[in-house]
Amino acid sequence: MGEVDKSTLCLFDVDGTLTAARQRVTPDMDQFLQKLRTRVRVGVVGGSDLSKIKEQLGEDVIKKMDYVFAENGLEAFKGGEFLSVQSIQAHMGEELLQEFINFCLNYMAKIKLPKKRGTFIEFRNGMLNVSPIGRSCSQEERKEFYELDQKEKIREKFVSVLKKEFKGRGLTFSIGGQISFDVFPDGWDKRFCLGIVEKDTYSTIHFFGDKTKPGGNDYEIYSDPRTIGHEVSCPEETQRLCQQLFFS
Ligand code: M1P
Repeated sequence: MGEVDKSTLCLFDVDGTLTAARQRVTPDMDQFLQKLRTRVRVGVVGGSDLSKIKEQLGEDVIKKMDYVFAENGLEAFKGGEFLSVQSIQAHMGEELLQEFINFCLNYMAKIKLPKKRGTFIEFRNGMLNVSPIGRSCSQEERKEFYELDQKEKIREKFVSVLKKEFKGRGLTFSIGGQISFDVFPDGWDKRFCLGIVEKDTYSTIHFFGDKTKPGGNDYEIYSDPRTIGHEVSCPEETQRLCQQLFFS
């Protein structure tokens, strides 16, 4: 078995790249990631918050990866230890935050959907997650919304209204998953984690993600000159690609 290349880091998006959307990692992928750690350093960078990343990759994910970047790296862990956390309210200020939340609630109150559930805005450390159907919907309802959204572009339309309304106010919008979109200060996309790993002077950083097109939440880090970006369409492809790159 070869030695660990400590100058190479592989960063992985979670949903659609290591797992199916919002699902648990398969035992096979879980094992593969540990095997990969015998070759290179491995980190995950998810748009979701830490509790969701733990649900998907396991309670012990922080201990099992070299880096865990939740909320794009706004909450960061390295070598099993807590590193740093950002606060969106401190950054945005209460005035803008409330103006934004009120606008979203008002907009959502006016749209009619086949189903609406609860938790329309989830307040996270470094971002707001806005969901027209509500985050407490069931898996079935999630699927139904996603299919409708693909046809009717509910999230795209919502985001374009917000972009106009809050132009020049320092906010970025990103459609990453199936039922919601993320909102965060400019620059707090997945590239945020690159600023953290910069201190560890890697010579090569690979990034693997599925939402790599403009508007997707992997786009910025995928196209950043500091990374070698890889677009994948499912976890199986991620595994195949890593097998080729690091084990042949
Ligand atoms: O990781 C991608 C996205 O996953 C979830 O999206 P959804 O619930 O809409 O499928 C959210 O956690 C979102 O913040 C995240 O970007």
